[in-house]
Amino acid sequence: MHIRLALLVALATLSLGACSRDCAPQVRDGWIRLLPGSTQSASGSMQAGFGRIDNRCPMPATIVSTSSAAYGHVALHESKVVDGVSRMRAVPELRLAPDDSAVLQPGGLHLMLMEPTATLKPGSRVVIEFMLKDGRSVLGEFEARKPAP
Ligand SMILES: [Cu+2]
Repeated sequence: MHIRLALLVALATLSLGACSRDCAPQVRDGWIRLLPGSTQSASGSMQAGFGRIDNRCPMPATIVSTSSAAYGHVALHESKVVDGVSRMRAVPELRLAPDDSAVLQPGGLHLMLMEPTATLKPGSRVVIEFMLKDGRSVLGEFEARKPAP
């Protein structure tokens, strides 16, 4: 009886330890907004990526850069309305507190996707990599969608 309990406690401790060490934010519900009425040519167009990044870890996490094989350049931006005009600025670091989420949505935080290397159609999927300050990185899958009418 006691041995079984001790084993259970040992197992629980083991998995907790592994969890906090390996825990990383997760990217979910990723999507890319295709521009209306245009085929996304491989040159000159910019697209925007949205989704959410959940940090279900006991430690904060900071995203310091982003990249993708599908784009020459990927950057985190934030849109804000200043004096009635929507402006966007680069977000060099995005800090996620423990149990916090960042929501990337039209009119707010977003991924600016520049210099596409391939033509995307609705349903196309691309992988975007998020580099963390601690040297690790997490991958997120983003699906191209037509904008809502
Ligand atoms: Cu932007």
